[in-house]
Amino acid sequence: MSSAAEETLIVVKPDAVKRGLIGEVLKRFEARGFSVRELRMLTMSKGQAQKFYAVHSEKPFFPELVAFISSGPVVGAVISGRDAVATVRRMVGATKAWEAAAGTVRGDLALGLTDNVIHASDSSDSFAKERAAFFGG
Ligand code: 3AN
Repeated sequence: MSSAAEETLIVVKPDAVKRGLIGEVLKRFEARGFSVRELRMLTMSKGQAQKFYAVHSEKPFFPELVAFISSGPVVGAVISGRDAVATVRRMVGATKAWEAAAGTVRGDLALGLTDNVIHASDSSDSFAKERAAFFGG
């Protein structure tokens, strides 16, 4: 394992779980060479979702975001490997899924914005907070 190994969190969102895409999403990170370190399916409470998305609490779309992420089961995975935060974000693709490049998770599997299949931490600091919110600190 490279000395640059780090961890990040991905969450397979309710739209993707409903569509039967858990395996398809996780497979891509494993195929790239990342390891799954923790894995859990759960349905977030409103409170847990608010904590998870705390960084967006002032955004106009916050209520929509919280309602959506808590609308059904999600699967969270801690992903470990070389330069995981940035590399996983590149594999996830653009937030507006209709603009995401082909070959990315969103570019291949999504067309939505709120319903864009996957969340991935945008920094190691976000990872620490989101992991605590998801798995319990
Ligand atoms: P990403 O998931 O690509 O990191 P962020 O962190 O900017 O994107 O936004 C978090 C989530 O909030 C997105 N995944 C998306 O579901 C939702 N979101 C972002 N921008 C908007 C928006 N303008 N309207 C509705 N939902 C949004």
